[in-house]
Amino acid sequence: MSQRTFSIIKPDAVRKGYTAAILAEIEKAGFKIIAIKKLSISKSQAEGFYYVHKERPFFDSLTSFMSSGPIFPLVLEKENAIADLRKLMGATNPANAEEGTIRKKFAGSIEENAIHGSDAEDTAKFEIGYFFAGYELA
Ligand code: RTP
Ligand code: MG
Repeated sequence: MSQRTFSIIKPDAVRKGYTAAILAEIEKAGFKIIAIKKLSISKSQAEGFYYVHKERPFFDSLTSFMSSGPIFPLVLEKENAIADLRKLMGATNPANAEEGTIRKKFAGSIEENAIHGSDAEDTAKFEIGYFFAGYELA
């Protein structure tokens, strides 16, 4: 059954001009782009998005990074979308990411790692709703 997930092309990848190349990888892997937009978020919007990490030592740095420039939030659809996107992204730290993954190709560091992907159905739902209204998800 087809499933939706949420992704972000992060500020590092947008700055380096990798947006189109990452979208091409996503489409080549069989994902349908349901919604896409470009915007910049404030530090407090980034904190709200990543609130599950608020106790982590990297929270301040992560939320500064995510609010440092434009991003592309995405809603993607395919069978098994959540797990398949995580596989396509590769490990959080690009040094550990498998050959052929987006983070292996485009990420610079464990923090500036090019792409976000939801890790479960409930987080996908929360994250889609954080960036998109229902009428944008036709
Ligand atoms: P994401 O949520 O962005 O898809 O990434 P992920 O599941 O692979 O990694 P997660 O543990 O959820 O961490 C969220 C983001 O925080 C940054 N991070 N920095 N400095 C560090 O040790 C560190 N660890 C994580 C990364 O940008 C990571 O994607
Ligand atoms: Mg995560």
